[in-house]
Amino acid sequence: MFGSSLQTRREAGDFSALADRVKAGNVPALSRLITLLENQNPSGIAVLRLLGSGPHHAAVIGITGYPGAGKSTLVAQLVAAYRRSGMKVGVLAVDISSSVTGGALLGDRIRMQKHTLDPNVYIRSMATRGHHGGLARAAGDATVVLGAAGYEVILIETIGVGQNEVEVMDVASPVVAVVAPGFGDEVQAMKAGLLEVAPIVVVNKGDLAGADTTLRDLRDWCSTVLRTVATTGEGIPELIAAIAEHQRLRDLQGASARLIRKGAGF
Ligand SMILES: Nc1nc2c(ncn2[C@@H]2O[C@H](COP(=O)(O)OP(=O)(O)OP(=O)(O)O)[C@@H](O)[C@H]2O)c(=O)[nH]1
Ligand SMILES: [Mg+2]
Repeated sequence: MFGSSLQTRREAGDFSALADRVKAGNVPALSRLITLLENQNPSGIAVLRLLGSGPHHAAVIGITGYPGAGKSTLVAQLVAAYRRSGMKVGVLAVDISSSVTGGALLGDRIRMQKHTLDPNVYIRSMATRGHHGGLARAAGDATVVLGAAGYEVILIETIGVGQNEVEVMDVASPVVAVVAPGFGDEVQAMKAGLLEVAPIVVVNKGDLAGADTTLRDLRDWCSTVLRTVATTGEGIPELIAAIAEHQRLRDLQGASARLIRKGAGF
């Protein structure tokens, strides 16, 4: 009896020590916690609860699209841009080792390489967990952990093909759908699926033939369609501005909804 309460107390102490290290921005501590949460470890969940109480203001931005559209190259450019404005940036690359592109993980590492030495950039890949919704939950939990650790922008890259990946995007706002020119069938499929969850569409590889046609095609469908060349950085300032504008409108809508609720006495 006495022993078990001592153990409980010791565990509680361990939990709060881990939570404190995460809040102090300790990278090994937050990595450990994210791993615990990926495995749905009860200790991890207990620590997450300790973090959940404080306000976190991290912006969570989703980057989704078909394999090879240039998502990681785009993410690397966004990381650079947010770092230039002094923000601490987290990147969650979800299920990037797609069966379609094979060695994508290695490619992603190379594209992100220059950022891995920056102590204000945290990059982590998260793999698909077997059960339904598990990956989305783990990614959502990871954004809470990173927010508590002081990351101001969290970019989540995912391949927008399966239901699992689309669910991951529930935790992001806005979601940016990335498409490359000349993928006619994929653009049609995106219209049916991805574009519903993505208020911003990027036609990346804007340097390739066919970009204009794809842009025109998508502009009939979605109000914010931008052209980027992720390999050179062209169009990135415009994308950053579109993301900021979306966040501003969303926050305004949230604030007015709260006012209406207050006025109605809810
Ligand atoms: N020409 C051109 N090539 C690009 C551009 N952006 C990315 N690429 C190239 O496209 C290839 C795929 O880029 P990634 O950034 O790995 O694409 P991804 O969407 O992250 O790929 P997955 O993670 O496998 O789905 C790489 O060889 C990039 O160098 C661009 O704007 N123009
Ligand atoms: Mg990638």
